[in-house]
Amino acid sequence: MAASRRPGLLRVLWLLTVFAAVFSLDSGMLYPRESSSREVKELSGLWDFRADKSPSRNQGFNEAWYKRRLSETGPVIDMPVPSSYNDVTQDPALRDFIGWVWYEREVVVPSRWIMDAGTRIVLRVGSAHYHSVMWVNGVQVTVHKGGHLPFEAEIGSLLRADPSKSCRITVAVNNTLTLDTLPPGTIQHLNDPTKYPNGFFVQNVYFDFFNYAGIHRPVLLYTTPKAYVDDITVVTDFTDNTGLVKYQVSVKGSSSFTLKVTLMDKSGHCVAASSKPSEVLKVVDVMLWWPYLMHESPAYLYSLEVHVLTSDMGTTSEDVYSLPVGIRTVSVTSSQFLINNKPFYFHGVNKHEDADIRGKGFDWPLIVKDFNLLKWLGANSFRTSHYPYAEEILQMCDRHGIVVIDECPGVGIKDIRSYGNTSLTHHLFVMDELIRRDKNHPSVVMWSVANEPASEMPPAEYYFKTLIKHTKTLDPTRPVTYVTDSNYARDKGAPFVDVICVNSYFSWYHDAGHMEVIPIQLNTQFENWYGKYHKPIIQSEYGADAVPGIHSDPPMMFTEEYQKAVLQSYHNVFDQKRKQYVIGELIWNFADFMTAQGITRVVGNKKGIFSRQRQPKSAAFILKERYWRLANETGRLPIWTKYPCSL
Ligand code: BDP
Repeated sequence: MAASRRPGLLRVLWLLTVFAAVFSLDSGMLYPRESSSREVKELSGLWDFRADKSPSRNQGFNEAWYKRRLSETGPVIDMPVPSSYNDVTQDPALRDFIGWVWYEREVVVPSRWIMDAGTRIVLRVGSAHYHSVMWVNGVQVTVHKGGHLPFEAEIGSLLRADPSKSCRITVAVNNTLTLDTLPPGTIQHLNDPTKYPNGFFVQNVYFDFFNYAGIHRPVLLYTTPKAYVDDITVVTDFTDNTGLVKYQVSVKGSSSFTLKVTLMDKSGHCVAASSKPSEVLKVVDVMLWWPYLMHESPAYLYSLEVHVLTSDMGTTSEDVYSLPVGIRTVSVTSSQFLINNKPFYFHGVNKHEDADIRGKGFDWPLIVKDFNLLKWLGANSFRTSHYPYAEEILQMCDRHGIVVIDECPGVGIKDIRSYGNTSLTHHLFVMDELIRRDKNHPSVVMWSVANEPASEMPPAEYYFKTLIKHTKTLDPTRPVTYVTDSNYARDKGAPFVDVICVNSYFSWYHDAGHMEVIPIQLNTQFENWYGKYHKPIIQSEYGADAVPGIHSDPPMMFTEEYQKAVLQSYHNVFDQKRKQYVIGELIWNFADFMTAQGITRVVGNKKGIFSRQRQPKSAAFILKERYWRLANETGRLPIWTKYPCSL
């Protein structure tokens, strides 16, 4: 982990060995970017939609709805993509629907794409929840399991087989969760006719957010030449003021090609170049990537421009891909988290991808608003609780210097049957997919493999040992954690993590209403975990529900005053422990969010410091004051913060 403390030559040698690990995946998943050789066509907008409400939920497959227009199979409605489908209609059955839903859209593909057989045409879905099957003109092109990561299929040859046809894309998506999915869930059929209607069943889940479903992120068509940059892996380091950028480029579609790799600075000047597929580039007078509020000019990004040139029977073709690169190191000691060898204190939030109407659907205005709020708050970090967020969000983090703990969807692993081999194999695969997608983001400083699993169960030891070892083999440059709410003495995974992330809700789920327990219980929590494991600790969740606009003094649960007072009690303890081994505090939660209905939730979880509509509760001001104070103490503020009107 302590890569940046190795002497110069050793660092270069170490860099040469990292990321030699072999993924079980055989291709890259570079974010589709336009370039002089690549075009991108967005398929966002209205799609035809039909939920398969048949008792078996299998009518669509039995009748092969993908073979003709969806509107010819039965009634369809307009459905925006990207969006969850749950909250856009007035139909309660669709809000709570479990099973297959069908999306369809006919697309005009530019004829030059079709006519040029040397153009690869790729259909890509940013994410769809949970299990997806995709067809083009009735031919199945891919299947994907997992709700928060992209999948794609090359469809050029299919379109060229009959250029007279338009391109009809059908996607069937099923949100059913089982013991082996991530997150896990179970379907329960309730057959007592004196209590339940015929065919009644429910989806049980062990996590606290609404199981929104549908096509959540943009669907794109993009092109590349036949010989193309399939993947790039970048690992960075520095010594004195020389930056080291180890890259590895994988090219597909040709075995004889010429490469040109240049690293450009922000003003477009080349600072290093090579023609090898793998190399360590040296950058003199390096501008490091620093987190927001840790440096006057945070988030410096270089650009790695990769050109692949091929020539085939007299015709030359070129593929160009530009990858933003932030040069920084991450390391962990027994009591500190170091970025560029300087102690970093996480003062941030936990989030959800969640908003009115669109649910978990990708939405630029919401994303930009959230980043403005994070900066207003003085937050320098967040955890992607409890699943990988959209790639565009991580790109924003890279550009703004917001540090990310990147969590996989391993939330709610509570049933012992979810510790079997099938679950573990799937979990390992999801880590492959996550690291393949996010490995090059400088903002991502740690992987979280799970949230609050039943880590006291005996099989958890083998499960987490294997999972964490695998994650470290895939990426030896970042620490690995999982987030626990378990008792320190019984937690089976803690010996394998680099950082202890612990959630607690003193005076809320235990000793309700008694804030006087917080200092004692929080102090004991920290001492116990540190005493046993000698690893740095992040308070990865803490908080209290507050229904916006409800007040009481003295404070009572669910009022804004209670939420504020709970936070302040925690902060007093953090202020003692952060001088020792506590390396961060992440509030639960940034904003109110929707959950399943239940007696502890008043139209969702209200632990946000902002409402679901992103308006501040009283607690937001407490946190803002604190985070800016912490930033002043521990970091160096960017110049523009002296002029608050530019916030
Ligand atoms: C934590 C969970 C989080 C919940 C939170 C709560 O990690 O997903 O939303 O509790 O109950 O234990 O508010």
